[in-house]
Amino acid sequence: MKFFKKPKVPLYILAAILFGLKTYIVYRFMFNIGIDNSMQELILFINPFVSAFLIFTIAVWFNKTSRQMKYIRYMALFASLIVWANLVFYRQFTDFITIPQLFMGSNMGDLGSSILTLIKPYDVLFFADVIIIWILSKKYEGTLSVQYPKSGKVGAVAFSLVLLAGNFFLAEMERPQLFTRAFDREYLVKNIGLFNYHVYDIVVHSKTESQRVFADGNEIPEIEEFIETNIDHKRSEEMFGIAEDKNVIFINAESLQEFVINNEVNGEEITPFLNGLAEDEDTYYFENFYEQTGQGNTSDSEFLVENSLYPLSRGAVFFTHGGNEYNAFPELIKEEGYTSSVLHANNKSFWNREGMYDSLEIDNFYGEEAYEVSNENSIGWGLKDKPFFEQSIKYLESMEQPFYSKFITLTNHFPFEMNEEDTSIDKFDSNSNTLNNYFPAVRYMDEAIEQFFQDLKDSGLYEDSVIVIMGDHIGISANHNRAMAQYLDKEEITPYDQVQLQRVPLFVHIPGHGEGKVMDEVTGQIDLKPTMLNMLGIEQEKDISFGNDMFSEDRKDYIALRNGDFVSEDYIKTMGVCYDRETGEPVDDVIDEETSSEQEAEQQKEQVASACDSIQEKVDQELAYSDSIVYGDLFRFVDFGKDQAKEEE
Ligand code: GP9
Ligand code: MN
Repeated sequence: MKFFKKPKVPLYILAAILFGLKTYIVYRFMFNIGIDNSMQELILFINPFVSAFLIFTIAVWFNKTSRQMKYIRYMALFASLIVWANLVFYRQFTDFITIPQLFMGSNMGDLGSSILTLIKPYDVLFFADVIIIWILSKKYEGTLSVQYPKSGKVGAVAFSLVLLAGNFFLAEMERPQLFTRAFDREYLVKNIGLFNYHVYDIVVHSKTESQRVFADGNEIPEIEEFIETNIDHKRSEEMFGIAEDKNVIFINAESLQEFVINNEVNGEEITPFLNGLAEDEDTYYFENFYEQTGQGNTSDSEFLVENSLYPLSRGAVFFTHGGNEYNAFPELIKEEGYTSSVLHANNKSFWNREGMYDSLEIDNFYGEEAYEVSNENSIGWGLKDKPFFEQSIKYLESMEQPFYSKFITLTNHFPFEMNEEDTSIDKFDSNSNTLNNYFPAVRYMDEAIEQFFQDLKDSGLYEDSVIVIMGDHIGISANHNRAMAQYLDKEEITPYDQVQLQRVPLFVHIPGHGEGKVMDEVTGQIDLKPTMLNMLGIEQEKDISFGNDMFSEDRKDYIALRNGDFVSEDYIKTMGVCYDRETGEPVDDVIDEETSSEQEAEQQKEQVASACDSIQEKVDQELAYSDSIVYGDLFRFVDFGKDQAKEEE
């Protein structure tokens, strides 16, 4: 093979250069990493090479030629696999893998058809350098290895460590407190590279694990005080007990985002039933309701709803802390005579539901085996929503009342596959198949929910129930922004728009109520537990949670997103910028336009900055407290008065 000439540099250096270059190309063109200035550009360029040298320089410590070559070969393969795995993961989640997520391996397997659509044929090219290194290392085994004296070995490694220190120094300059805050994985990867990010992640993971072991509940009073001062738990008296003793039917609408409500595609309504429901006199429809999930998707939304605590910034809390002590909604209503269940035609182990549902004291889980599933009535992730609801009615009818039942739909899940016969509206036409497919899939779910309402009426359950419908999280990630901008008829999706796209629909439907309306208050998934408890007329002596009754006038004035961004009545803060919530303009720009004197403008900017900072401080604190409750399993140390209640029974 003439093509593979003997290179002039030692193989470890060649491997490092090739691998560094490849990683840089991936960063720059495959991950959607925002670059704001030339310093960031420089750091992004340097860091792949720094990591690559660190990895491959270790080869010089192998004295035996064949071992040295073997190390380089396998390292090239292993390191490439790590980058590639992140790439595939990124295509779905616009995020990087975390260690807890690796332990969710069973879930990754279940992703099945989704994973296949994420792997592209041209990914083969990604391993080109591995092949080159592999061939060279075999062909020129003797001459491409290096034998340095001890001082040379130490020198080579020391050199790569100096490079690393330089990289960290630049990163810290560019983004102070990078390592301590670390809310955002993209910053980390951008500044220190994927490999160092993974090492960092391992360290953080071990640290949080030890948090549980050493926790003793000392933090509780401080957390309670924070909640008392910052989160008003005043309830809406009007809504108190409005659904007393009624069944609660909760529909977790997979990947349903707010932007489809009252909207059209190709001139057709996307969600005719839900649009009508939003206007219905028995419905409160919350149009500024935000999803607050992290990496745990549906399971994170469930966690928020049941506990009014935040999921974690890394991994899925259902997995990592499924055995904790909680003070969850199902458990609290059990004391009032409710039974609770979840119906979801997927296997029990997904998201470790089985484990977490025990901790949340959910009585019954109707999983895949409770349904008749065949090739004909399945698509994508499993049983289609229409047969799912149809087959669920018999279970509902057999339940002891009052009950709390949560239905988790499945059909409207990425990649939004649909059969011809279930498709009522045309796809969108853009460069994103994901977005194109989304609309017919959403319509299918709309029809499924409509049919379910009819079945509830036919079974006589409707009148005695309240029905809550909630979108669990976004379905269309930032990877599809170009298509999304086209659909929304915008030039581009700004960071502000990105936050607004985190709105999901929330319907509270109370048959016979007659006073429903569209609510424009800023609310979120964290609020559902207190809201539902209040509607059921359940008072609590004591709770530790971070939400408010959504119907109450006295609420905290912000909603924290899991990445530390927030939405308040006035502002949206994301990527370090404060935007006007109504107009979407950066607040500083608005001030520049509206004020005549520069001095006045400066003054106003300072005021806004301090208002935004003060909310940000609370948001950071709130997320940190919630995390410490989960990491430390702190509810082990709290007496919520439940044991006493049980004794009295
Ligand atoms: C799977 C369902 C959907 O059981 O929760 O998965 P997700 O939306 O979390 O990827
Ligand atoms: Mn979901």
